[in-house]
Amino acid sequence: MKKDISIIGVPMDLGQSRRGVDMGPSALRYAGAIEKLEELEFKVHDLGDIPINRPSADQANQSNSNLKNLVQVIEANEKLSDMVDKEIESGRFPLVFGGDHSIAIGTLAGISKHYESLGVIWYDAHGDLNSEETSPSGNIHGMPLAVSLGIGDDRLTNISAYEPKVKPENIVIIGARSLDPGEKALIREKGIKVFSMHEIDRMGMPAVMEEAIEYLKERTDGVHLSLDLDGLDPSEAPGVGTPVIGGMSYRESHLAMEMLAEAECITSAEFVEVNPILDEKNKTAVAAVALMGSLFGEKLK
Ligand code: Z70
Ligand code: MN
Ligand code: MN
Ligand code: MN
Repeated sequence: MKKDISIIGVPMDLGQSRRGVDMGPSALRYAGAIEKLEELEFKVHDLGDIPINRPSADQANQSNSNLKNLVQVIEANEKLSDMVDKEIESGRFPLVFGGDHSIAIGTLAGISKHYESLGVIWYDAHGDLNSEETSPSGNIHGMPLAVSLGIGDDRLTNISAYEPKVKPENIVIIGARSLDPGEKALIREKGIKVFSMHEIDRMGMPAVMEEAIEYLKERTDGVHLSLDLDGLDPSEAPGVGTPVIGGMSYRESHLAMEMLAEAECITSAEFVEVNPILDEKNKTAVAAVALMGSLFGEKLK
């Protein structure tokens, strides 16, 4: 993984209902993301932040849909998809800073056209496999993985004018511990591979990662890492909108990133859901940057 890295910030908070996650890209830069990657001898191109249009007061009050802020979420994801697409075209590694997890729709839309059989690691307390029918909240950040499978409103699934972006058998979810009934049903129906906290506790993180890497290496020609900071335990990553107790430790997460670095399988990545307003002294962004260091091979140096 010695490509140049392109950082794309997406100050998106419209995919969920707590303000502050729009400051995630700033928090990650402030925590030293670029310096860390440069230390590891990468050439880093910081492309800045994608502008996010906020809904007017009128639009925001129209809550008759179970897809909140749909128009703005689509707009931002189309832009993100185009940018990610161009960076891959230019031979760079796209590294996306969220923003809430709804931005994975655009990241995957831009990436997946470059692969025959893209793999995805979804590191998250949640499955993000809801649709407008199954969502308990109407928050689009609970839907991006379903959307990428081609499930959900066509205006979301057809971003970048094609669908689906990923095959269910190419997905590995790691760290799940808060799945809604509709998400569990979809996981069963599609046979999606999930290492929930139960498997992580029983097998240990080393065995989980070995199995996940082997599984993806057999069937994919590139792997996107979508890392939601709420996958970590809230004691170590408190700055997230939807903390769920009983998560992966800082140490387990480092090991996971180090094993991905050793396997040299990750071809794009995003770090999402950092909310500095809810954080303790930027602890969550600092943890995210440390994990980036491991993902980009700090231990191998
Ligand atoms: C719930 C929903 C979610 C992230 C929370 C929560 C989804 N399943 N995703 N935080 N990143 O509303 O769909
Ligand atoms: Mn998520
Ligand atoms: Mn989550
Ligand atoms: Mn469709």
